[in-house]
This record gives sequence, structure tokens and C-alpha cells, in this order.
Amino acid sequence: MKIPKLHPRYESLKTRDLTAEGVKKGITSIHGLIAHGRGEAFDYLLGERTNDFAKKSVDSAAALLLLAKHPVISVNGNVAALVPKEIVKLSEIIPAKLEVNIFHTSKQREIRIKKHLEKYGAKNVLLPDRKYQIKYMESNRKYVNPNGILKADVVFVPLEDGDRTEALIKNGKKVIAIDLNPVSRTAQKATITIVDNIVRAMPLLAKTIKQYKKYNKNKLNNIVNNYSNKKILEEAIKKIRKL
Ligand code: PTJ
Repeated sequence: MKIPKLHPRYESLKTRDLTAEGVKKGITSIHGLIAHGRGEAFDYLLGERTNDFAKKSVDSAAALLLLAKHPVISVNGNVAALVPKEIVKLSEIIPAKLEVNIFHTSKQREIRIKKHLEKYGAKNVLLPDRKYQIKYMESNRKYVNPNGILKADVVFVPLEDGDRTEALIKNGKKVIAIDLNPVSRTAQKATITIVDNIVRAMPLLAKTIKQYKKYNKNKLNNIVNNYSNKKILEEAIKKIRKL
């Protein structure tokens, strides 16, 4: 759909259109449209901008990703539709592995997401291997790649559903999430939650990582250790309540 650039809600409509296109291409699940709508509602309440609390989470996420020994970026249908270029770029600059992990089971969709990321320059996209799984999980998301999420110490789960964050934490991993809903299970359980729209947060995260590459381990550790996810979520909830 051609959206007029002068439309007051241009950015929001463009993002919505990307998700709808993702469904047409068979990358995004039909349920992804509902997830997107929920995100839009929270984005509206948060002022459709990157708030200071989100900037603090981005700083801490950048430091943690640079400190990680085996960082992995988990990609689902919504992420692939909204920020394919940014995800591939991020995996190169950290560097981190890319692994497809989807909730609504479909082998075909996993392969389509992999091919879609390859179109944007990804060289090695891992797929879940049904021989390997993480503990404390029932859904399709339990299946992982032995060279990816299974051995990861930090897993980046931009835009996620339900119980996987909690399970990843119980499996001894640190989790970075992007979620516009500060009271979601994912937001509450993650090590670091970036309460912002993925389309705004991803470029900022890439920029911050490039900047932090100059920092030594001590400085990066200080940034991570001085961060409180609980406080950040409280600030986000306060912002919504103040409306
Ligand atoms: O491709 P699949 O099968 O793995 O499915 C992916 C979705 C996203 C459909 C699946 O994980 C799902 O159902 O997610 P939920 O439970 O609807 O949760 C998605 C969360 O992401 C919600 O808390 C939304 O508020 C949030 N969200 C939606 N759009 C955005 C967002 N957060 C950041 N940026 C967005 N653009």
C-alpha cells in the first residue's frame, strides 16, 4: 500500500504495512497482526518515541551484548518483517549468531524467514534442530540449534511472546527483550527490557554498540551492574499512568 508521506501517522502506518506484507510473503504469522496491534496501542500510550528509560536499557543491552561470549539474536516472523536489514547489521557488528525461533509452528515459515534474512545479507542463519531443546518449555520455541541458543550465554529476543524468556533464564541465560508492553511476562522476566518500538530501538542499539566497542570490559561491566530492570519498568508504567 502506498502511504502518503505527509500523513500525520505515516511512520505508524508504514510499520503496520510491513507486518501485513510479512503475512502476505509467508514470513509473519497471521497472529503477528494481532501482536502488532497490541504493540501499537502501547506505543500510542508511550508517546510513540524513544523515552529516556528505553535509552538506558539500550545502553545496558549494548554493553551486555559486547560482554557476551556466545550472543544469539532470536528472530521470529514479526521481527523478520519489520527490521530484517537492522537485525542482519546488528549480528555483524556485535558479532552475534542469528537463529530463527517461532511460536506458531511451521517448518516452511522458518525456511522463508532464513531466506528473507539472506536477501538482506545474512551469511549464516541457524534453524532450530528438533534433536535439541531447552528445559522448562512446552511450545515449539523449545527447539534450538546446538551452535546457537543452546550454548548461548546472552539471548536477544526482540518482540517476544509468553513464557520463553522465563525458560531461557531458568536455563542459565541472560535475556534482552524489546517489548512495548512493560507489564508483559517477557518484559517482567527479562534481564534487560527495552520498552520501545523495535523499529526505533534497533538503529539506536546498533549505534550504541558501535560507540561502546571502544570501551574496556570494566567500563562495560559498570554499565551492566548499575542497571536495574525493575526501575526501568516502573518508569515506563509511570509514564503510561501519567497520561
Ligand atoms: O512468528 P511467531 O510464530 O514466533 O509469532 C510471533 C508473535 C509476535 C506473533 C508471537 O510471539 C506472539 O503472539 O506474541 P505476543 O504474545 O502477541 O506478544 C508480542 C509482544 O510484542 C506484545 O507484548 C506486544 O506489545 C509487543 N510488540 C508488538 N509489536 C511491537 C512490540 N514490541 C516492540 N515493537 C513492536 N513493533
